Amino acid sequence: MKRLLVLFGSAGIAFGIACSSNPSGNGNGCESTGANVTVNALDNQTFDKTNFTISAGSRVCWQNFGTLSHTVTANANAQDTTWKLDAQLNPDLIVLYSFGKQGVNYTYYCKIHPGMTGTIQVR
Ligand SMILES: [Cu+2]
Repeated sequence: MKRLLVLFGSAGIAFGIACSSNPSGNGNGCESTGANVTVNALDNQTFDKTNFTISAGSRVCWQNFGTLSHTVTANANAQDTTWKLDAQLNPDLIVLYSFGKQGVNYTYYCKIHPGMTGTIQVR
């Protein structure tokens, strides 16, 4: 039984949907979400993409096919105070977020491994 946690954020409104599902084949992970960018949280305690640029409205999906638990946790952002994502990214979970505010650099980290950090530039 795979567990799926999806967090959607849009225009500063974030809400979570937790559900159980039993996807088959390559329906697992971010692939089936249609996200614009997928970030893998790796067992070597890094995100596989640490700094990238997206256009406003793009959706980023984090996935974890490893064995360690992680989080996707927002750093406070003066340009967008609604950036408060704090989501568990345990093995087999995904986190999905839609970035709506152009011109903002969003940074985040993993609370469990604070050396895991990432930056998303919305242009
Ligand atoms: Cu971590």
